[in-house]
Amino acid sequence: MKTQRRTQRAMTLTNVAVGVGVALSLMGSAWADSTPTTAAVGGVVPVLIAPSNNNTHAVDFDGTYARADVMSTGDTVVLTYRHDDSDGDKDDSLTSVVWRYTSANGQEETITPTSNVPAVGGAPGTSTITIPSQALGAAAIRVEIWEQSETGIPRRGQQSIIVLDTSKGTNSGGGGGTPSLPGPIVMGSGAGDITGGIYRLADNPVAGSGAIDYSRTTGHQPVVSETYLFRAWRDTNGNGVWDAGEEDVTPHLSSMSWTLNGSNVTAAGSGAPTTLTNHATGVTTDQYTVPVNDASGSGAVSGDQGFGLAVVFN
Ligand SMILES: [Ca+2]
Ligand SMILES: [Ca+2]
Repeated sequence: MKTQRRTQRAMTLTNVAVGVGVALSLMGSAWADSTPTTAAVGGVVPVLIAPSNNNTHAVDFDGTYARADVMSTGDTVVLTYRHDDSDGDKDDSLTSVVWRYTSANGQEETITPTSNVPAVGGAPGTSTITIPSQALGAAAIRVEIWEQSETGIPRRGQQSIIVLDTSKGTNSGGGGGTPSLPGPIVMGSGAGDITGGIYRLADNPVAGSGAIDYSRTTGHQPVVSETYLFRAWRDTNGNGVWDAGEEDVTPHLSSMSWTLNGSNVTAAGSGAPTTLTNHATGVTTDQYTVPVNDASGSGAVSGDQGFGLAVVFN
């Protein structure tokens, strides 16, 4: 400031046209004088850091998982980071966070977080999602977040952090040091919109075909030596019927098991009837050919006859 004031005064004194009164006036105001205004004061750019390994421009993942090997519908996935902005600007990164996945049938979908908690000081920020039923079969969960503060110059980092697969860890397209479990996402909780039915293979059941669902119709019984087909679909309208346009999710199931149920009293003849509950036939594919008595795993003399068929799936 002193240097600038002297410079101004020197310039003033070299101007012979300037009157004494003006010069006195300048000298009288010298101590209230100011420099020209600088450009706006800037700060440091906010940076997000993965707490697990202190990598910058990175975030960690954690979650609550139904299984130990893959993500399931109903699991939670949590993005965690520290917000580093030494100016004191507060974390605003979560206003930018977007979670996405590509559904099994190729649709781009977003997941709205169930909670977003900004970072405060050294305490990490988190964004939490619950994997929806619609993500069944999706290969990966993606997320994008900007390094952003509520205030300051600049408020944002130059580019967003894009995680293409939350399970990749420090590998390309991943996050920080702690990844989520991998996909493809299997069926867990929160999948009440998915239902299953049993059809005769020869009926060629598809969505909207109107083929008899043996698990829901009375008066139609499966018969020995006939082959039946299990199908699971997203029952969008909740009516228990595989209607046109309702997605076949059978390929995305992680398990299915044909079982025998109920009492075979109607088939047991003069022998003692047997009652079975979810008795596994050992068949775990989507087709079941009802065996003749000798090949049945029911343990009853009359084989599968008299029992009801059901498929337990997940
Ligand atoms: Ca800042
Ligand atoms: Ca339906």
